[in-house]
Amino acid sequence: MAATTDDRSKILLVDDDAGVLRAHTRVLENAGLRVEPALSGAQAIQCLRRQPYDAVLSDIDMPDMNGIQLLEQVRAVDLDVPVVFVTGAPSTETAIAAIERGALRYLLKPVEPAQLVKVTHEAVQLHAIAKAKRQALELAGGANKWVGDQAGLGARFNQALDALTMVYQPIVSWKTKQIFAYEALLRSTSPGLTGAEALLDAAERLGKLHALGRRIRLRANEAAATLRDDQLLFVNLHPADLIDDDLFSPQAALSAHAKKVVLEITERESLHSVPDVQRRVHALRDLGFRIAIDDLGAGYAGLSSFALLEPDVVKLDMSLVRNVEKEPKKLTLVQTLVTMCRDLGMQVTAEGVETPEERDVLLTTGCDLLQGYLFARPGPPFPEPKY
Ligand code: G
Ligand code: MN
Repeated sequence: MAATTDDRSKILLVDDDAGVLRAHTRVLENAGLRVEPALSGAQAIQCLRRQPYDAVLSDIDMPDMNGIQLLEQVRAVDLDVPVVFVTGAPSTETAIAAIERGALRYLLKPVEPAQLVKVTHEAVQLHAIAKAKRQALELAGGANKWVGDQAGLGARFNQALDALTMVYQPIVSWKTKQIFAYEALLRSTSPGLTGAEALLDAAERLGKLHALGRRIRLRANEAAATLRDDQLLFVNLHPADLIDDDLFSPQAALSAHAKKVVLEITERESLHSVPDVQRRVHALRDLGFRIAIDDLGAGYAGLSSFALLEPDVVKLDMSLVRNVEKEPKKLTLVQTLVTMCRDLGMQVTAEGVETPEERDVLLTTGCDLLQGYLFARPGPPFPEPKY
C-alpha cells in the first residue's frame, strides 16, 4: 500500500468477480492510479468510511448489495465522488436507475483497457472540479458557510443553539377553512450562523446533530403545549435524530404531546445510514407520534420510503406545486401521487402554495390540505391563515 503522502488519485474498484477485479486493478495501476479493490458493496462502503476516493468503479450485478444500492450508500458517505458502472449484464432498467441516481457513466464488459483508463481519468477530473466548486461555495457563502477552524465553529454553534428560534406555518384545510396543523420551522439569526441551513450544516460538521434535534424538540414541545387540541404540530426530523435515544424516550419533552405531533422525515436525505428504520418508526408510533414523508418528489430516495415508513401523511414538495396549473406533466404526476397516497389511506398535503391558481388546481386533484405563503408566512406562535 502506498504511503499516505502519495498524491496519486485513489480509485475504489468493486467487483464480485476476483478475476475481473485483478485485471482492472492492473490496468489502472499501470496508468499511474492507486487502486483499492473490493469484492462486495459492503466492503466498498467500509473503505469509503475510512478515507475519501477520487472515483468509484463498480460492477452492478453482485450478490447482497448490487451496484445501484451501493451507489445510494456511497452518496450517504460522500456527496461528490463520481461513480462509474462497469457491467456485463446491461439492461435499460438498470441503466436508467444508474443515471437517475447520479452515476457518471455506464460501461459494458469487457471494457477496453484504454477506455477504462480514459473514463477513470475523466471521473477523477470531474471530482476535482466538484471539490473546487464546493470550496468556492464555502468562500462565497461568507456569513453562511463556515471556513474557519472547528473550535471557532463550536463556539458559534453553542451561541446559535441557545439563541435558536422556531417559527410556525399553518397547514389549512380548504374545504373546512380550518387550521389542520402548524409546521415548526427552525430559524437562526445568530451572527456567523445565519439561517437554518447554516446551523444544520455546523451541527453536522461538529457531530452535534443530536444536540440540535433535542433543542428543536424542546422548543416545539413548548409550542405543542399551547396549541389547540384539535390542531396538530408537524416537527421536522433529521435522519440522525432517528438514532438518538432521546427521541424514543417516554420521558423526553416532546413525548408528552406525541398524540398532537407528526414527525416529518424528509425524502431529501437517505435513510440508509439508519439501522432498523422500520423498528424505530414503529417505536415512535407506539409513543403516539404520527409520521409524515416530507419533500415528496424532491428526493432521490424514490418510493422505497413508503415501504419503510408507512407514513400517515405525505407532503408534496413545493417543486411539484410551483406552476402546477401551467405544466400538464406536473399536474398528471401530482394527480397520480395524490390518488395513490389516498388509496393507501394517507393524508396528502401540498407545501409552498403561493398563488390562487396553484391552490385551485391542487384542489381538483383531491389535495385539500395546503401550506404556503398564500395562506400565511411562518411566524411566531401562531400565525392566522387567510383563506
Ligand atoms: O423542508 P421543508 O419542506 O420542511 O421546508 C419548508 C421551507 O419552505 C421553510 O423554510 C418555509 O419557510 C418555506 N416555505 C413555506 N411556504 C413557502 C412558500 O409558499 N413558498 C416558498 N418559496 N417557500 C415556502
Ligand atoms: Mn417540512
